[in-house]
Amino acid sequence: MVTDKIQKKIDRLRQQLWHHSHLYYVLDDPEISDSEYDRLYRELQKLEQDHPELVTHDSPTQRIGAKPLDSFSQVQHRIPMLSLDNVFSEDELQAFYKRIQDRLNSTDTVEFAVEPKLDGLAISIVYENGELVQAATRGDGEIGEDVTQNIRTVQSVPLRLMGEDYPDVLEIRGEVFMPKAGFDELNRQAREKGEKTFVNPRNAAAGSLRQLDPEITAQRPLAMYCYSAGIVEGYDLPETHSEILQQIKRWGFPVCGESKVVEGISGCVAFYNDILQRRDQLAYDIDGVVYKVNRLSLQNELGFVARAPRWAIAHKFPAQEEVTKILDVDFQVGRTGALTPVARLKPVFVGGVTVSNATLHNMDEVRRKDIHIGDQVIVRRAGDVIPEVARVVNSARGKDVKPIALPDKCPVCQSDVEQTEGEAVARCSGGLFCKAQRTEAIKHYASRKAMDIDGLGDKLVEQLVEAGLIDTVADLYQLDIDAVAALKRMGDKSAHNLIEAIAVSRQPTLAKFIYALGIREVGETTASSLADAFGSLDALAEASEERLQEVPDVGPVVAQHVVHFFSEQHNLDVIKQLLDSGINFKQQAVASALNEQLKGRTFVITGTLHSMTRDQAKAKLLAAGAKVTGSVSAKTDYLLAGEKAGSKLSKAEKLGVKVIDEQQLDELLS
Ligand code: D41
Repeated sequence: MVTDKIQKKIDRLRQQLWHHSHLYYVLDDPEISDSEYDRLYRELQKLEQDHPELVTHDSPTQRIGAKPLDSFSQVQHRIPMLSLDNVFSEDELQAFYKRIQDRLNSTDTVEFAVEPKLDGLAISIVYENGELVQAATRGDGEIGEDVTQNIRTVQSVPLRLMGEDYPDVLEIRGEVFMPKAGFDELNRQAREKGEKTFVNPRNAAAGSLRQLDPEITAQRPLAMYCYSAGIVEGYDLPETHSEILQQIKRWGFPVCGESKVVEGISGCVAFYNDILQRRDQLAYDIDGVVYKVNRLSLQNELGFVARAPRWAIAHKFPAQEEVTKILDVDFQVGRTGALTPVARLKPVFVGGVTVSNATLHNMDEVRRKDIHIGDQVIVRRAGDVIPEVARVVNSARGKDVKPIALPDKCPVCQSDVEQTEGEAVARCSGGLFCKAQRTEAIKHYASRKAMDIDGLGDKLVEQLVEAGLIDTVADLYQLDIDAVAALKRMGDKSAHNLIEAIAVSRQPTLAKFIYALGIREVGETTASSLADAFGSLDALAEASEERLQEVPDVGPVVAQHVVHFFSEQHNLDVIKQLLDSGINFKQQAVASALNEQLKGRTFVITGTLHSMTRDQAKAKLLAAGAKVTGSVSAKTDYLLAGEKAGSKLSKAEKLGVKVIDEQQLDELLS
């Protein structure tokens, strides 16, 4: 009698926990707080402890706890796991499409189910009567390794199928991977403990899944996206791949949110370009996209060759990592004097362009990665990020490699190089005596987020400094049009346009001007807070460190840099010249007065926006007196969420932060 009641209670708790962990881990859309979930979990745990006979294999409490294995046993896949052929170009894709049309003897447009190609490991999971019974790696496609205990620890993999209507036997196939954020965090922890780091998320995922002790796997941030069904007994699957994915989702599995259906080759190419362009914004590494003929009857007609289906193909992206040799290392001097070691490389095609220089960041990184001149290295270029040397190919180190030494004099101005205790960066002590620092300061002043001087790019600044036409930013306003026109690749029209663009930049907001001065550690957000707090340049220049630290997001370091900046006579001279040449500030008060609702409010922006870029949204908010920060906390007033907003959205919802979309932002701004 009592047991019957307890059994009911246990059943109910399990149902609730399955439901909420599905919402949290699969849909990324939780309905209850973490603490509420923990409470339910502990309640179930307690009941199961008191009644061990009622514990079942699929209970949410049973994910972890299996004993370590001595070795993995082998699993023969009942239906072989096929491999995927690759194409690397549109021409090869055309050939694939033509083969399909020829085989089908039809010129009809073919419909494809398309999805990103995750860079992880393929896995098969078998459910009997709705319960997870076995998971295996792909192996060679015929025989894999039994990783059941490890897969059970992956929180987004259901231990029991959802709903009532499912096959007697169901095999789900998909890719196990490690999201980038989890990978970075795992490596950060490893570095902190002085342990070995993983080379990339793929290796980290493979290493985590192939642990004999499931306890270790449980601590690794693994995820899975499912992409097909294998064995299906006692159930009629729908007739297209896309509908099967929908059904797989209904059984409780995670399916990649980017998958969709497209028409013909043009649809495939559009998808490829879209994903390629957003590759770096995705939360996980991918190495291409996959196209699959959507209709199963056509798939069957097409069949497969060797081990790969004729109805599917992977369209690979250009590799983001390649091997090349470090020919030499130079030191580049930045705006604040920081010396950055830059590797001169044997040119290599990576990430879609030819790369011959890559940053080594700083000497700590050089030591940590043990990089020498002459080494064979992996160069990485991801999206628009500056190419970097990711690591050395150790096995290939020759005898003639040379260590990289930090120079003791600045390579540009010969001033002493200084390194503050505890700082990774070494700096040239020459200040504005150093031509490199002067040049970088002018580039920063002219840049888009600062004074936004149209047409005055990095190359032109270098040319102007080189020709001796400008020494400081104040000289920009005294430029002689004939001297500019006489420069290489210039001419009358370009010179005229440049002078014009410099002239229109004379009315910045105070915030932009403060940012443009290039005070160390004063970024856009800080500059905007300073402008709000002091209202004028004079007030800012006279502020004490104590007074500065009362400003939001100004700490002791920033305060010190600001005071130091305004204590240097040459900085005051340049500012005076700028003001004398007609710089005056657009009244910000107008914007702030109009926008009492936004002033001082803290925003976080996440996801993909459509009517503007995130930078533009940020600029609008800053202009209206709001603050924009990077992470959601209890202090956040609004989360501006675009499409595919992920963890920040769930965090905001958990904390009860108001979430708005682009349209609501426009309403607030207007
Ligand atoms: O994301 C992937 N890595 C991925 C791999 C995917 N999205 N779809 C895939 N589809 C297949 C077929 C067409 C054979 C069902 C695959 C793979 N196979 C695959 N992964 C490793 C070998 C084959």
